[in-house]
Amino acid sequence: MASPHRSVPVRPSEITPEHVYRSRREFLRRMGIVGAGAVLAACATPGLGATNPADQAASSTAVLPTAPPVSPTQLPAPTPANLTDELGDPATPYATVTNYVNFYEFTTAKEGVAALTGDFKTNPWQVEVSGLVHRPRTFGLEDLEKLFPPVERIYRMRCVEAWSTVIPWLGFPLSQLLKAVEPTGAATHVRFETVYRPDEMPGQRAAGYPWPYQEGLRLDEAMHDLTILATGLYGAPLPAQNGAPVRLVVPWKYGFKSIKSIVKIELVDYQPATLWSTLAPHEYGFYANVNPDVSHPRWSQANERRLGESGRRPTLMFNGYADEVAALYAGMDLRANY
Ligand SMILES: Nc1nc2c(c(=O)[nH]1)N[C@H]1C(S)=C(S)[C@@H](COP(=O)(O)O)O[C@H]1N2
Ligand SMILES: [Mo]
Repeated sequence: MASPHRSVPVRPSEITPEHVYRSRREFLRRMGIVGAGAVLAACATPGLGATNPADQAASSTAVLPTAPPVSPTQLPAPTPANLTDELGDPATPYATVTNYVNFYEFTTAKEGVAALTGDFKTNPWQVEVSGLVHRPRTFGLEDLEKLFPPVERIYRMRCVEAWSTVIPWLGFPLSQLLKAVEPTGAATHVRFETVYRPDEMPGQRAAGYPWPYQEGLRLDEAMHDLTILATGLYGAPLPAQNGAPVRLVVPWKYGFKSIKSIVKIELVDYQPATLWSTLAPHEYGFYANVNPDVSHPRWSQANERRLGESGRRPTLMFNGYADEVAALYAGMDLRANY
């Protein structure tokens, strides 16, 4: 399948919803059986915990009924060996992507998140899409998979804290969902909200954060083909710690825009408040476009640490997606609109 974007390789693995569904359980099993050695070897990342993915696979498999047999040749590759982004940089190992995360609803300790997700129930799940639309609708996760077949997108993820990864997502363009609900002519922005379940998310019981997490995009940013709702990574369903069962991915913006575990999408006619701009407006703006020339007040954004690499690498304008997205900001002062 040809990608509409130069920078976004779509692997010819023909990932159909049925394939994704069936390969879920098999994937986890394979991670346990054949994946552990390769992934652990690849996870010689200084400073990162070497949680054994086989342990995760074992616990995940335990709650699932027996899987139908799936030919190994149908499966997405469980290891990143042959996966690269369009710049030639390898996908970050699965173990790193799933263990070094930001998900403050659980804890601010990146490598502690996964262990705290045991009570988090991501099935069943519903996403309410409402506001300035002609056809408001609440989608079950199954509806999303049926209506919007997942494709693979290998994107760079650049955290505002100046570390980065390369992640093979499974997802679909947000534009498809927005078209389905038919925004009215009055809609200018899209507002997103994470689930609020303090009983299941221990970080939401901590004071100091205006839960639920919320985020927003301009409507044209939301309609851009690079903007996806992701339901998986590495060919498997999203692990809880990466924002299961459905999260936003906006690859040219700092990672905090890519809100996890979404339950509400609202079309509005104002620039929505966001959790981070509410907490620290001078540090985290609404736009949050990756920009090496605009420093965070407390650190430079000129370079970054790619997880798994030694040393630092230069940060790219719009995280390397300038050809695709710069036109969205033509004539705009990117320093004022940080
Ligand atoms: N609901 C919610 N979404 C969130 C966050 C969070 O704490 N809560 N962290 C953000 C930040 S700061 C980053 S860098 C990315 C990280 O995504 P990853 O952990 O899957 O790599 O998720 C973003 N989405
Ligand atoms: Mo981040």
